[in-house]
Amino acid sequence: MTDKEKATGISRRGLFGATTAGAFVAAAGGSWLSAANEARAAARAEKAPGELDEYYGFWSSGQTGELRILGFPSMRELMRVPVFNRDSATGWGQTNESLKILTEGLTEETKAFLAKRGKVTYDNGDLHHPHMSFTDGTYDGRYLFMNDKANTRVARVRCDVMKCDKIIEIPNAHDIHGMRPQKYPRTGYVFANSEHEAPLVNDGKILDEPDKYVNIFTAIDGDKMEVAWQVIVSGNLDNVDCDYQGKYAFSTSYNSEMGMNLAEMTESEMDHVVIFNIREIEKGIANGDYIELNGVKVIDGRKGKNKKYTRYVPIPNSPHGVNTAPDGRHVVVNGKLSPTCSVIDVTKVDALFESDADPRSCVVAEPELGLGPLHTAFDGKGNAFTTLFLDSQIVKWNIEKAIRAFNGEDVDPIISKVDVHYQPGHNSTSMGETKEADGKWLISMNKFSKDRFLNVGPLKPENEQVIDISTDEMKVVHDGPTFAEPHDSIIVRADIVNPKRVWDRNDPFFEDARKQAEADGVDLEEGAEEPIRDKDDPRKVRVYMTSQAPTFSLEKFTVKEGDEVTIYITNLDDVDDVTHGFTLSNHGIAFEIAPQATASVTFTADRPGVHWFYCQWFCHALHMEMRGRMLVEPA
Ligand code: CUK
Ligand code: CUA
Repeated sequence: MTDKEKATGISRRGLFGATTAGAFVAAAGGSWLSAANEARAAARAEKAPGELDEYYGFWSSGQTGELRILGFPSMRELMRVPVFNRDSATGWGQTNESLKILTEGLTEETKAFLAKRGKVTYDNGDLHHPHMSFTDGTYDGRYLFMNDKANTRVARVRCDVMKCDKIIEIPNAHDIHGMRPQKYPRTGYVFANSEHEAPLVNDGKILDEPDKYVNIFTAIDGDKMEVAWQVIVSGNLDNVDCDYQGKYAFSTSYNSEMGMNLAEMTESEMDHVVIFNIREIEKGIANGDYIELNGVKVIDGRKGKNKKYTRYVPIPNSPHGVNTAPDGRHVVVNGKLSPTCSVIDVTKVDALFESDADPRSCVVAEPELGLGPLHTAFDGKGNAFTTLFLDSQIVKWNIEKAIRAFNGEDVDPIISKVDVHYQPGHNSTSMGETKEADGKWLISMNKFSKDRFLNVGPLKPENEQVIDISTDEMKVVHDGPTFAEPHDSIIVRADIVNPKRVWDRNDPFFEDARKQAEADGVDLEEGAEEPIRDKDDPRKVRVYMTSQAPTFSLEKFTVKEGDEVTIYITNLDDVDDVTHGFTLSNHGIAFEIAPQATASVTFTADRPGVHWFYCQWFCHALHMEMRGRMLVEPA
């Protein structure tokens, strides 16, 4: 070594040694080739102006509380559908139509609790898991279902108009996390996991006695949006998926310990998956083997209680995601603190319930994949793609090879790995949670973006990466920032989703408005010349207006200070995309009226004076002139 080499710590041999030089050449050649491949793949993901995507992406938004619709693979954001949140643009949480949906499914206890705070509903939500209704193992384009971890609710969005039409609070449960619709024969049930432990009757009589806490698994009737039944379990519940036979649901539990702090929750090496036997639970309910609590039939499926209903399969260590493969047979449980995924064979599950078989006998593979496996997606060709949170990678592996390796054969199930940026949580493949998985695309939903975008301050976006999985070598073809904080997504073939272009005038969404108009002798599509005072309660006034670009049917209306005013607006425009809005200035009121819709809002006119209302959705060259006055006479 020369003196200079000693000083810098770099030796010529180190820099130019045979191995290193070889690696440089290989890297250069490899990256040149893969650059060309990546360019081709990126070109497939990108859409030219006016070109439509092949898929709809339905995205959660976590703590933002809305559902997002994307075009995929271009990742163009198409729409935000408010669900658990409030929304300034559409008036979600202000209009009578949305308030009905946001309030009617709350329990009486919650309504009373909120009333004490002067509220009728919660303002926030934490929407993790959006999933479409199934018929015969694939998406049917009817509904999207989604959870609210923050306030223990499940919501449904109608795919024909892409609006939320039902939200229910789940009684007895605490903080709904994992949620999946039944795949077969149809949805059917929506399965929902309660993540956080609490006393079954949580009225304050039991407080710091964790040994008396339980968790609850819920089956919701997705057609009626009512709780069908619940099961008390041992341990907590994290994520859930179900089989393609309509027989079982599978929930992960990271806190089988029922610990109350981190050390306790992560103590044991093995946690478990709970398998729910749907038919046996239905029989148990029919035979009266339940307690009724807050109007719900609750079955006891705790460990060592009734083995007809549940089985607990030991899984290492704090498992998180659970995903059923499109082969209809294998269920992948993601180890999180264990570098493994455990593969359950559903054909071996019958034996757990019929005989007293070892619960682990349904585990047919447990490949070691890397650090922090959280979620797995599939290509429909026998391969699985697992996010490695700690390694910041996606690993592609073969299920059949993993089974052979588990049986002692000397095969490596891992096909390839790709770096993602950074720390992936969920991933989804095109049609990957259905039997029609097509193996074309994967989205990696990364929790950190760090240096991938211009710095926007201490709060940074997440990063989502589109990956071409049509070949064994996975290629990242797109980076895209997202605001807080998508967890899960589904990628649905565009032909499955066929929303309407304008509202149907008979839509149940504005049924209440129609009924009230009828009672007042008003045709919603005509409007009324004057405000109509309620016969029984003269403080109540109803204003019926129509909108047609660029005018409202009323240029002014007069009410009295202290009146409770309800304004109904029916948008007569039936042209694609001619949405109007109604903003009542200095009243905090604004909402959207899409073509052929009716929307309404109720408020107290307690500001005497002249107040302008205007249309806030740009609709016409004379959009600015689309306005009118509310005259409030002093009391
Ligand atoms: S959970 Cu977010 S990364 Cu709520 Cu589906 Cu796994
Ligand atoms: Cu109507 Cu702008």
